[in-house]
Amino acid sequence: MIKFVLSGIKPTGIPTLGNYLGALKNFVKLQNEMQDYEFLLFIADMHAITVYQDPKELKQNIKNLAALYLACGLNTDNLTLFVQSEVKEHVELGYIMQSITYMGELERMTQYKDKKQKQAHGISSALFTYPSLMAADILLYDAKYVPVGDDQMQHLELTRDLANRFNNRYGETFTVPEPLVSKKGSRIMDLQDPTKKMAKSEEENKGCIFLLDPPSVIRKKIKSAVTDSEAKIYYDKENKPGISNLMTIYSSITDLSYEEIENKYKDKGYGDFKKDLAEIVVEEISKVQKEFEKWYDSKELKQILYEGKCRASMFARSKMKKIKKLIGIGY
Ligand code: ATP
Ligand code: LTN
Repeated sequence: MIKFVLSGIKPTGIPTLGNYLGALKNFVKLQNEMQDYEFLLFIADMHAITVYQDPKELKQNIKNLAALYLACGLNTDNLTLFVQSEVKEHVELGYIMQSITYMGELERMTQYKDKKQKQAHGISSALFTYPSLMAADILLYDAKYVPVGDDQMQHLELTRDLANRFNNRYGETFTVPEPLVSKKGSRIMDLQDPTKKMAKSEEENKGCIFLLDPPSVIRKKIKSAVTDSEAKIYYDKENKPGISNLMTIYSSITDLSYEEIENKYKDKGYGDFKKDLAEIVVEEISKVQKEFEKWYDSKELKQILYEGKCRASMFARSKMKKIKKLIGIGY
């Protein structure tokens, strides 16, 4: 039996430093540590359209995200990379998952509540049922582990509940998945408002570093990141959210502990710290950007996505057959 680690990212914009540290970089690290697992990673385009996307931009974002996945250094040997909408069983199982999800469960989801608050008009029913589709993405492959940022924990809990509910009603069918959240970097905050998560679909983007930002823009965004007036560098998330967030970014990239960073900058001010951090981030992202240029528009990328779709479909098709039989649908 093949064991799977699975995760997805929505093509709702250019991925951010938050997506990188909370998800992409973690995928690469886990791939090195878990060599007997196959990694199923996908572009969650069906999730993206739960909020309106301009079709041309969406196509572009899908292309960018595909190349960025590989540019981050994933090993293609034990990787299946695919586009969610190209494996139709996701939506099919998504609907079945909706049929066992309670309204109250969906109403409690904070991601839904946040997005609803921001949008005010025309909230789609798919945005509401989004967690059922996410559960389907995971359960379709019996994924054992799901590496995600901190914001997805609630969706993962629901996925576990739905797996157990289905297993109780219809008999042992799904593996109950476990989340894998990186210790650091699982919640990078906005540089202008460190009480809010850095997110790629934010309209106001001065506080958001995108993986395709040029170095000059990255330096500028870090330089103007909001801090406090104490001018002392130490980690205190409650009282110093700005500097603490910058320290998290520093620490996730360099692997230095907060204590080591505090010692290093004991006699220095925010200016020096930010200057060093900017160079660290620029160096890290430049590596990704160089690789991105190689993958984008390459024949290899097209081939990887084609093979990914075929391989994922093969697993999905056979699982769906069993599921339908258990439920009693079809002739
Ligand atoms: P959107 O703005 O469209 O809601 P998003 O930027 O929040 O998108 P997703 O595509 O939903 O990103 O998430 C992809 C992965 O990145 C998920 O595993 C998610 O938990 C993680 N992630 C997203 N934002 C952050 C962040 N600020 N810090 C750490 N991880 C993050
Ligand atoms: N909902 C996730 C993206 C996502 C996902 C998944 C992550 C869709 N399906 C399955 C892990 C596993 C998000 O908003 N970040």
